[in-house]
Amino acid sequence: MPGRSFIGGDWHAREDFTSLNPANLSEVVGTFPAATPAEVSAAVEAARAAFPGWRRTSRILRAEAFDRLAQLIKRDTDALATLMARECGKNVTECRAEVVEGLHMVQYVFGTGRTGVYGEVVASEIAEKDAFTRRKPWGVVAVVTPWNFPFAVPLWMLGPSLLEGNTCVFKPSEETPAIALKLVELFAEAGFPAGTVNLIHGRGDVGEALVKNPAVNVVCFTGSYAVGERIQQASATIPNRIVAAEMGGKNAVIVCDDARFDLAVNAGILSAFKTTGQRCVSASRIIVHESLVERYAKAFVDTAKRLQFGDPLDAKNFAGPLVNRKGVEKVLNYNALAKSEGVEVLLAPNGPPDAKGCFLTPFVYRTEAKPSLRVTHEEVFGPHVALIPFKTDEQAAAIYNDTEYGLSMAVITESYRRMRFFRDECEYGMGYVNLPSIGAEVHLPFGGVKKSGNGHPSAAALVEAVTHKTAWTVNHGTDIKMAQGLTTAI
Ligand code: UN1
Repeated sequence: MPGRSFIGGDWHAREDFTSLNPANLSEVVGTFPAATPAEVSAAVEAARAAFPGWRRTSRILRAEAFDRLAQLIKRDTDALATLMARECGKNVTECRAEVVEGLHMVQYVFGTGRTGVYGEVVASEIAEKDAFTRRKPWGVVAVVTPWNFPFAVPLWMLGPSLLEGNTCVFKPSEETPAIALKLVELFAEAGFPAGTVNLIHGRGDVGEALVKNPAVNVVCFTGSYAVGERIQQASATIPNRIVAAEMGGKNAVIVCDDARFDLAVNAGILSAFKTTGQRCVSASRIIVHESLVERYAKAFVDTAKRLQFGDPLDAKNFAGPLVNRKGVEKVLNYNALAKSEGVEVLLAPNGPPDAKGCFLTPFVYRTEAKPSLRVTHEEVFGPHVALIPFKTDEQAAAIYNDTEYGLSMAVITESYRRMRFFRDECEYGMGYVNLPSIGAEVHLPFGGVKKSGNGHPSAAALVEAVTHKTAWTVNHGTDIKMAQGLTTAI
């Protein structure tokens, strides 16, 4: 695929870097232009220039452009899923679900064009005054997205931003430029005006130039804490800069002693190994009641051994490879660290690392909860999971909270009282009961606390970050009456 960027409605092709299929590292999915500093500025200027016209377009008409986009996504679902599987290595069934998730965001945006609340009528102290709030777009939104959800996550950000009248500069991960390009081609085909959606490619230096551009009002980011922290620091001195950051997790499934056993095993397996453990909501800790832990460990390891990690295009496989060699090295280093920290290894990858692609099978270990263990505290992003026993619910909540992250939590219990206990005592952004820690739906807020998020959840909730609320007060009287009883005598 000849890779292109899209700036102010013009396509630019150049061959600066390649996107490879992680299943074999030999198939070139596409060759892409890496934006120069001048191109980054041009993309921001194009978005800035398109802003007044887009802002003045009726919100309902802006939303209707998303109806056209939805039709195109439906038309191309299979092709999008196949391209995504080739480019990021996720199994094609997961890729299809991700295209559907992106479609859901687009449908949500279309629907909220007519129904969404973007202001409130409120009371005034003065009978003759009407008071109301109204949301206004900030202007230019930078959308900086990861490779693990290369279609849905950009739409979580582009959707609400554009609906509310902002214009966007989209900088996808350098691992998944092809699927990003396809998405932007669909925006263009759907008739979004030139400059409303701009696409630039490249590595961290391109993202940095974009984020440091003071004409960018909002940065929507999903990725690592290290990068999110740099974005927040670079933004601190830019006036009116909003950063909505979602930055990883050390998520867990808590299995109580009243859990339905098979459901608990399946929830653990899906949380740990779906997407080969590469969701920011993947669980790398399963906190299991001590009365169940022996039986759970055996069933979990037996199931993990049977999972097929293979060709992403073969729908029968459970999951695919990791995204790149660096990802493989990182997980192998954590596997080695676990051993050196003295945990009990229950399952290790079968055989030496895949020499041709990025395949890696699960690593499962058991350990008591210990604050000193790095391996149970740091994000791994791969098929690597700890089983940690607990005695009391208080202890389970304390183990869950003993990380710097707070993104996603699943509790497996039949007890409403326990569900409420964990709901109130744990620190997280997304809680699940009798489900895996993965699988959010787009109309719910997506984000976390601590190092996982900065208080601006994504997906439907992103509307808060990409708009600012204005207050309006209108006097219907024939003279002036002031609030707070202020005298108006002159
Ligand atoms: C991510 O891992 O970055 O909740 C996003 C889920 C998906 C989105 C994951 N809907 O598992």
